[in-house]
Amino acid sequence: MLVAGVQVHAQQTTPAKPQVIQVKLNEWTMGLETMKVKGPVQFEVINAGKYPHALAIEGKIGDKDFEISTGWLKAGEKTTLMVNLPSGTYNSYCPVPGHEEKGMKSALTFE
Ligand SMILES: [Cu+2]
Repeated sequence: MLVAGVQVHAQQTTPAKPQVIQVKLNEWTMGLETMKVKGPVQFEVINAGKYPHALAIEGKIGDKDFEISTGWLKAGEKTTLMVNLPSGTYNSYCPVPGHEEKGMKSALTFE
């Protein structure tokens, strides 16, 4: 189920500004410390490594599995990923085969 990018039509005139978090993917790290975030988040993702990498976030919302990912980025490429997730702990990882096992994963907690 995709919930990223869903606009919440609350009765407020100024939507919360997304928190910008820079992610530098590299061999073999997500460049993303285990962290706690709150509200909408805009990940600015750059592949600072030599191999293709991507940022994926997975977890559960209620009893449903959730997953979102950037496309694979070549060396030096960048992209952004916006998410607005309910409170909970999610996993971030690189979906390129073998990379998660090499250490490209990190926990991400939304408060
Ligand atoms: Cu990777």
